[in-house]
Amino acid sequence: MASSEVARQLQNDNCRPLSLSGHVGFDSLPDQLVNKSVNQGFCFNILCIGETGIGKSTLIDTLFNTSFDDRVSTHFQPNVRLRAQTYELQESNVRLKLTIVNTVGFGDQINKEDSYQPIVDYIDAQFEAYLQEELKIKRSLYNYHDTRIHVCLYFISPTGHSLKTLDLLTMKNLDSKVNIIPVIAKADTISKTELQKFKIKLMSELVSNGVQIYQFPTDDETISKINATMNGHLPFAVVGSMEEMKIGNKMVKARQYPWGIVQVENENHCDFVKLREMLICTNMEDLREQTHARHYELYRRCKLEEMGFRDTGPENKPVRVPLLKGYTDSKKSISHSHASVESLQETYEAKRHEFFGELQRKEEEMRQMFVQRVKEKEAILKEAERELQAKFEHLKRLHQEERMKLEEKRKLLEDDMIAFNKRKAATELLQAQAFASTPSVSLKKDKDRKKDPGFRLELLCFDVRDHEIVNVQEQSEREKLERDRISHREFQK
Ligand SMILES: Nc1nc2c(ncn2[C@@H]2O[C@H](COP(=O)(O)OP(=O)(O)OP(=O)(O)O)[C@@H](O)[C@H]2O)c(=O)[nH]1
Ligand SMILES: [Mg+2]
Repeated sequence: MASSEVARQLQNDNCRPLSLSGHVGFDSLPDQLVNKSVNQGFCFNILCIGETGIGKSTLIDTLFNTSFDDRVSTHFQPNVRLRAQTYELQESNVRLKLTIVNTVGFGDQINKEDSYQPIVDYIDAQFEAYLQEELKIKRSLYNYHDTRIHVCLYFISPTGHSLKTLDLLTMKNLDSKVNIIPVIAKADTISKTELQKFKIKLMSELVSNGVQIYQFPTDDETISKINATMNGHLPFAVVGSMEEMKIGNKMVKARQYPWGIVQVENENHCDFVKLREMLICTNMEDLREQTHARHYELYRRCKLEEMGFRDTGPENKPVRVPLLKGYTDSKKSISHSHASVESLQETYEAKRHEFFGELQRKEEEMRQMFVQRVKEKEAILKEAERELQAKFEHLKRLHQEERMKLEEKRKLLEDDMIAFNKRKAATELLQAQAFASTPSVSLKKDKDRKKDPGFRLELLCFDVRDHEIVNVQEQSEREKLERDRISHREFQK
């Protein structure tokens, strides 16, 4: 801001500019700030998005001149997973807590439709954690390990064609949440002319699809020129390597091929140096600031609005609430900042009431539902009991009928048995009487008689009839007849 503009602003704020007559010492404020920041240390979080094996780890190692020993990922992940690792680095007396978040399995699934979702969720989760810390009554943001993503290095395959749908979709879903710096990975695998065309094509595709990538800021005079130039070089075409080779009398990072050597830090070979300059040396603080002031602010606003908080009431007036008793009497009006704080309190109270009301309503609803369910269950049980009782009665009746039938049968059988026994006794008596009244015949005659087939048949019939319990009278008649026949035969003889 120009000094004349500052003076005008001060006058507008009813503030009179004065000049000091001697040295006071507050010109050391920036130094105090620097000292404080140095003591506190810094944190920076990088998210690397790119297909498996595209060169993410190698580039990060090359950027920070350190071997982070990141594990190699497999191509067979069922879905995209995010892996974060934090490192403590120190350069001179400046400490940096660096978190590198890697997308594991990105682009390896057959259906890549939702590949960006775990990344969006991860970024939001870091914002949410920060917001929760901010909303605490006792906050400790000073010691808080801020895990919000400050920059996303998006690795594009050096195909020379165009952006993949996955790349477009992912960047589109992330551009309002994180500062995206696209890079063309393994730029040594694409020719110089192809690379230029590829860069132009990528940028036009990003623009036509409305993808907002991070632009290096140009509002600070000291860096505006370089940043503006660098914005024209996006996306950076990078090469990574931790291998060192002697070129001339200098050891340089390079990749060696049968046809020559690609030097990582040679600006004629790739844009690695540009990326390192822009990302680490010039704009690291801006990336941190943008994350807080733009992306986090947007998340916070949406989240608080979603929760029902508002800065303005109906008719677009700032929300004001009665001040605490005692405090109100001494102050007639409240400043806007107070108003928003108290609007928060008011909204909180309103939300609390709403929440308890809702809770009670739900509780009552659940109780009613429970009673209803119990009633229904009871009715079902009663019905089942009735059915069971009817079944039991029916079976009981059947059983009784069966028993009565059997009883009748038993009685009949007993009667039959008594009649049989009686008949048997009578037959035996008649037989005995018949034998007693029959004249004795010689054995010889008996034998002769038995030889007669007619006689034997008669005897057999007699036996069978005897067995079948013939009528006693019939039997005696038959015996009489027999006797007559025998006597007739004997007479003939
Ligand atoms: N040609 C070329 N190869 C590279 C470049 N950077 C890395 N590589 C090679 O690519 C392979 C994979 O590199 P990594 O850095 O492990 O890739 P990554 O993306 O971290 O892999 P994952 O973490 O397993 O997904 C290694 O063989 C590297 O040597 C590069 O700029 N150019
Ligand atoms: Mg890796």
